[in-house]
Formats: sequence, structure tokens, C-alpha cells
Amino acid sequence: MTSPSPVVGIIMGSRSDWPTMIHAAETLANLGVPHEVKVVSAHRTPERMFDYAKGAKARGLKVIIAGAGGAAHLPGMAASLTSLPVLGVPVESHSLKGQDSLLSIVQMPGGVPVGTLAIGKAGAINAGLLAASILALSDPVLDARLVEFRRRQTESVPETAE
Ligand code: RP5
Repeated sequence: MTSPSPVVGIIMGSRSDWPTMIHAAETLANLGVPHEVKVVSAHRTPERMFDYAKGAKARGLKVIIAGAGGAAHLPGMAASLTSLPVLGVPVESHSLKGQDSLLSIVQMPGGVPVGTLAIGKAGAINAGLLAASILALSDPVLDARLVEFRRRQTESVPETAE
């Protein structure tokens, strides 16, 4: 049996971003969303970035999740090359704790949007959930899985603090 074609592309500027971005991949896997994972650096592999973003829609991708740290221009550059929704995950950097990544990704000039999530693991998880929500607009089965995820999450929160 062949595996279904990916509909979400997870890209990141470096392999060192994987411990953060794995949480986006796991979130999508848990919801049964086919996805692919690639290292695509805006400054170290600019041609790979160009080809990836330019070809993403034709290959059947519907959403791109882009994680990067430091001078994190990958999400914005990807967004400039495709009309697909791009979700940006600021990876926590050593020197500035990801504040540099966050500001680099969030401050896009009007006209080229990047949906920016929180710094680090929470942002990667939420990027996966948000990508799934976008896809669920036209996929009732996925929508039901998201509703069930929320129900279980609510159920798992205890009322007492000790
Ligand atoms: C960015 O530079 C990457 O997204 C990564 O977060 C950061 C550091 O990369 P490495 O030097 O660890 O490869 O492009």
C-alpha cells in the first residue's frame, strides 16, 4: 500500500530545529494528517528553498509550517514564494531565547502574511493543530478528530490543584 501524499509540508532551517519541530510532526501524525519533513534553509540552501516553496502547491501541499531560529527569515521567504498559508514557528535560540526568532517571523510587512505561533514546543504543537484546522474546513473526518482531541483535552484537566 502506498502512503497518502503529504498535504502539510514541515520545513526548518536546520537539523538543530528538529527537537522543536518534531512536535508539529507528532501533532499531525496523531490526527492522521499526511505530512513531509525537510531541512530547507533560506540562507544556507536558498535554491532549495526557492524550489520547495515554488513547487509546493503543484505537489499537492495545502499548508506549510516553517520553523527557524535567530535571523529567522525562512517562513517569510517561503510565504513570499507561494500563496499557500504559511505558519511560522520561532525556534528558541541560545543567545536570545527565541525572541530574535519571534520578532523576525512575526514582523512581516503588510501583503505577505505568516501566521506566527509561540516560541518553541508550544508553537510547534499549535502550528500542527492550526494546519489541521485549516484542512478540516473541507474535511469533516479530520474535523471530527479535532473535536474529539479538544474533548479529551478538556476532560484531562483536573478541577483540583493539589
Ligand atoms: C537557523 O539558524 C536555523 O533555523 C536554526 O534555528 C539556527 C541555527 O542553525 P544551526 O547553526 O544550528 O544549524 O537558520
